[in-house]
Amino acid sequence: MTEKTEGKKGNLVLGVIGYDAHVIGNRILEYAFKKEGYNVTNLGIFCSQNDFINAAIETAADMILVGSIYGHAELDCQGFREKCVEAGIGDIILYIGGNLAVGEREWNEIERTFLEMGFNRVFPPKTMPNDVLQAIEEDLQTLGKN
Ligand code: B12
Repeated sequence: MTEKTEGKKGNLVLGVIGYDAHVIGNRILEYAFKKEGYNVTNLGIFCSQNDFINAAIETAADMILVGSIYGHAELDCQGFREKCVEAGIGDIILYIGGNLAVGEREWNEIERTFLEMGFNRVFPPKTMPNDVLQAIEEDLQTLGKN
């Protein structure tokens, strides 16, 4: 297992889940997180749940950030938290963001769905990198990791 890099604010694993090819938001977030001093393992697009979990274990990550833009997040993320538990990282912070649903669903309903699936925070479309950074900082502080 990789130790936390000295002087860095925290270890983040970032990627886009499933067969989703949208990479622009992912690259923007990577840039913003690195600029702010985080150690980022960016898996890019076409990630499976196991890709995220294996990278999190390997890098002793504080947090996994799952991106999904193409509308199939609910399907792609089924059982994600349970898999983390099985892999021994059940308490890892899980974020999800992007365009999480197709069609006219209410945001509150979408958010509730992903919170019930075990995500700690669910970000709506058009979330700006600074909003994500603020949440990361708050959550790492709350958990005493910073
Ligand atoms: C460019 C684009 C494409 C390009 C992607 C090129 C590439 N290599 O990235 C191409 C042409 C390949 C494409 C294909 C498709 N696309 Co497209 N695409 C877009 C488009 C126009 C822009 C997406 C983008 O880059 N936005 C800019 C970035 C910066 O924004 P973002 O991704 O939303 O990310 C920001 C936030 O959401 C947030 N965020 C993103 N990820 C994460 C992760 C976390 C953890 C957090 C916290 C936050 C976060 O932070 C980012 C920075 O602010 C959008 C429409 C739009 N205007 O948004 C449609 C759109 C995303 N596409 C769509 C669709 C349907 C498709 C296709 C299925 C179309 C088709 N039938 O083939 C395919 C899917 C192919 C695949 N396998 O994924 C839909 C998705 C519908 C939905 N989710 O409800 C959209 C919304 C268009 C629409 N209105 O219908 N697409």
